[in-house]
Amino acid sequence: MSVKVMLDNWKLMSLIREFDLYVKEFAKSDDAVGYLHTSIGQEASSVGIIKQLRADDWMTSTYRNHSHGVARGLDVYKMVAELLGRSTGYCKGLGGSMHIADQDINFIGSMGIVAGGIPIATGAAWGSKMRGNDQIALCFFGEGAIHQGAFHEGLEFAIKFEAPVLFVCENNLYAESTSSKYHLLHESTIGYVEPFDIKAIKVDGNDFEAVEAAAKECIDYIRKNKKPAFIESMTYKLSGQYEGDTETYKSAEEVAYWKSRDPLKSYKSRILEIDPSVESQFEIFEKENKQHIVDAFARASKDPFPTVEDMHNAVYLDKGVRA
Ligand SMILES: Cc1ncc(C[n+]2csc(CCOP(=O)(O)OP(=O)(O)O)c2C)c(N)n1
Ligand SMILES: [Mg+2]
Repeated sequence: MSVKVMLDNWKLMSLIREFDLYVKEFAKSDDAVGYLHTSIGQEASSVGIIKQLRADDWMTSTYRNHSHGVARGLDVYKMVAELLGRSTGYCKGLGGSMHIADQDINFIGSMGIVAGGIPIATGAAWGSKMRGNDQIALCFFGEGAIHQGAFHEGLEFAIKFEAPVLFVCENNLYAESTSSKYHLLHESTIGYVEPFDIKAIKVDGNDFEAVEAAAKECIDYIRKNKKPAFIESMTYKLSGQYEGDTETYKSAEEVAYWKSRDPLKSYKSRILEIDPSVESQFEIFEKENKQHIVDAFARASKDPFPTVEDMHNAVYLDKGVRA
């Protein structure tokens, strides 16, 4: 891996971080509408996996979707406009932060419903297989989604009918305020897929290179064998469940431990180990990214809100149906 590519990866992770840091502050303002979920600390998992996709592959995300959207190359300004409920947003301002989607690049949905994206991605993968092409589908979900019927439906269907889908469980140790130690039947979510014939890898989701290697291995396997695979990406959200969460269920020691494993810091150290001469780059990237986000918010906040007419048009195909 060249240092140039590694720096690109870091820059993308930093863009996600700056996006979410801005959102964290913005959430405290009166302009914030709806729930806002950030992924601070989970950036290596998002970028390490999504970067291995091909441009025409499908993917679904969850309500914790800013990281996935930015990593997939969505337009930050249009994401922000959606978050602000403006008509220039990805869903014309009718979906909000949790429902960002871009059909043009096969980012086919972010789901507010836990595990909701799993059968949708499985269907997209199955569709590719029926059409005889080699596109694959990726779906992200949290470890809380493991308990949903939709996870088991999607998984079983993909295994039985050999749908080329990559299931990625981002295990960030909590489902809302409930610890995974308490709610998981197995020590790891891999335990849930072990009884099936499916390739599965557990990876340190804060180690960019480990995530990248696991994703490459699984995606190559899926494309070649036309079969699904499963990754458990072990990570931690340094932010709360949603913005405004008081996070009283986390201990100070636990948070300090995971801060010391911040993926941006460790990947930066790794890059500097290889090439110490690029030290000054990181601050420049951070500054550029911060500005990019500030500009996106400034521009989008001047945009119009959707009208009632826009809402009707999004629901009904023919205006006449409204009568
Ligand atoms: C079907 C359904 N049940 C409950 C909720 C409420 N809810 C929102 S997030 C969440 C926790 C999910 O945790 P996890 O899957 O671990 O993802 P994380 O938020 O940690 O990324 C719950 C229960 C929901 N959105 N959908
Ligand atoms: Mg979780």
